Amino acid sequence: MAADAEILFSPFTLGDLRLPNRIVMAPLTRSRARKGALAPTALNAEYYRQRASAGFIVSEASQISQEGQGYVSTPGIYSEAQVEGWRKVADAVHGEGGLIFIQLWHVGRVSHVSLQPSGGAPVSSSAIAARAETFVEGGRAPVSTPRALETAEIGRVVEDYRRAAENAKRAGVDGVEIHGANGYLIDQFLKNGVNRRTDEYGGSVENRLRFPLAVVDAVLGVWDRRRVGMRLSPVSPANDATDSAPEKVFFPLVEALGARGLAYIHVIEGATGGPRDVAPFDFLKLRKSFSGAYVANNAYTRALAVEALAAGRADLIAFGRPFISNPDLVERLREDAPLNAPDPDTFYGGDAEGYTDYPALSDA
Ligand code: 8OZ
Repeated sequence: MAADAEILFSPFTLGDLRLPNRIVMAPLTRSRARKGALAPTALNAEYYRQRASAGFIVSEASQISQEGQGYVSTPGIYSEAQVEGWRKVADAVHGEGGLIFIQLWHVGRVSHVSLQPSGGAPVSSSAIAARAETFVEGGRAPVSTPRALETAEIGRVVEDYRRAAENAKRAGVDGVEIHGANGYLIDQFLKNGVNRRTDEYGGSVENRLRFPLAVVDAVLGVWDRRRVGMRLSPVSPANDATDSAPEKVFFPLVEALGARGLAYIHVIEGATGGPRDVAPFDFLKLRKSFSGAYVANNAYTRALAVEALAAGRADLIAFGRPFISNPDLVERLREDAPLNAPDPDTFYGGDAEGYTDYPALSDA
């Protein structure tokens, strides 16, 4: 191992948790929950168990309610069967000495009527359809036009987050990550390209932060702040969510998260999945304006990760696609061994193929 790469394998204290290395498994939608119940299965538990050598795992995004679902076969965290399924995942990861946070997700307008309660319209900050696609039973489909949440309804959505946070706790995971990125509901409130509300949840920065911070505060009513993180994508145009001046909303947001003592922010630097340089944004300044840990994400390689850690631009690096195809990514990075290439055809849906059958070095 090159001496300078050692930093990737140095321990880190995240909140009250001792992580064995700086390598985070990023949340990855794999769409393999049990049909009907949308609960994690034994196969899902095996997939996470195989990847338990990560410093910590962030689970695939998990909807907090049926309304929060936007893609077929993604797991939820709102029913008892789902809590039971997540408990099996948590036990499997803990059995290997690993740590796992559940990512709490509401897709907002990135959904389709066929996935919604009673076939109704998805909800969002405003009634503006995203130029985006989703996966429904049978294949791809354009997302449906949403309706704007009524002011009086927002408390109910916040309560759905709170209950999901409680469910995550009952499932025995180590913490929760609030999904505030990639154009889903929280991002739909943050970004002014989507949020056109005229009530206290839209307009000024203070107003656009109101729903996201209400969600954070509800989660903090359940979880110790040292076990809560939030994922953000300030400049990513993912799912058609953009802002005319992202620094004006994301700096105050991150300062508010720091004031609340959140364990970490998990930042997608650039456009989700690349490119990294999609728009100017001072991510180092964002890191410095937050008092907790900074998890950097977006197409990091081993060399870029080492460089970012060594330069103090991040505390932890989240890897996505490399974790799909390398269950032993930590060992491979340690040895600087070749990586298995991921197969995009098996990213979403299906069975063990392209999921739990990628070989570890020790299988050779
Ligand atoms: C890929 C496919 C479906 C959902 C995200 C939860 O982008 C997702 C997602 C990614 O955050």
